[in-house]
Amino acid sequence: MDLSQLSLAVQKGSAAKAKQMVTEALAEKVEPSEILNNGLIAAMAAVGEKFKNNEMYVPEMLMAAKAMNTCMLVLEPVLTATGVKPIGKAVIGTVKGDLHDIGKNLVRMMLKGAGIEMYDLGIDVSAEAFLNKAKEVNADMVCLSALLTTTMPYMKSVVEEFEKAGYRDKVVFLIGGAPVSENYCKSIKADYYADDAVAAVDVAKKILA
Ligand code: B1M
Repeated sequence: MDLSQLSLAVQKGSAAKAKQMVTEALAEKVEPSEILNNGLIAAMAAVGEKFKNNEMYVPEMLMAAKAMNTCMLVLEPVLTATGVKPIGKAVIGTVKGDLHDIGKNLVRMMLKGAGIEMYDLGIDVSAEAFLNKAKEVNADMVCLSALLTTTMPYMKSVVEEFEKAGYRDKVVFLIGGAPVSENYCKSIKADYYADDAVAAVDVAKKILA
């Protein structure tokens, strides 16, 4: 399977074609991580580049994202397959003002696959909603995603909301997303930063093991 063709189908927003290609690749025993990295994530990187260069606009970017999410639904059962007993509970969401969910969904799937019970609050999530859900399910970990330099500062508001509520020491904060860094994580007094979904699993296993 030529994964560059899959990448092109996603970039063009051809959801049905891309979905079929993922199904075929899995049937051909192509590694899910290869499908993800060389087909799907590569497509989003190309879309981002084209958007930056004004070769693509928001509606096309949205179509590509929909195609990507359709493909991820096919990959989800493979990525989340786990026979292990849950090792902990985590709440995850993309912070307020931010509508990007592909990376967050990927992190959720991989953490679920690692045996963590996941509660996904979706996109545009307020600090209050994170706190309420963490309390409700007695979460061990709160996972924050942000893709915009303008929404990243809201992560600090979430940590502060937990501090104000006297709940900060009950959870561990794991944060990530393209503009986020280790230094930023330290600066807002979150606990861990992960560069990608695989690193998020490594961190989570270390914390919850
Ligand atoms: Co937007 N967008 N977007 N976008 N978009 C970016 C992020 C951008 C970099 C594009 C660019 O300019 N090159 C740019 C941000 C610039 C900046 O802030 N510096 C941008 C912009 C500007 C915007 C709008 C403002 C555009 C506009 O309206 N003029 C707008 C904002 C809307 C909003 O959120 N309020 C907007 C809108 C959109 C769409 C809705 C059209 C769509 C999102 C649809 C969706 O998600 N359902 C979209 C898309 C698709 C992108 C790009 C092209 C792709 C993002 C993506 O899914 N990547 C993106 C360019 C890019 O990233 N190259 C771009 C693939 C995904 C697997 O990677 O999300 O980085 P990522 O996740 C990774 C890691 O970051 C990490 O692990 C993941 C997996 O490895 N990670 C975590 C993520 N969360 C984590 C959490 C963790 C740990 C790791 O722990 C909890």
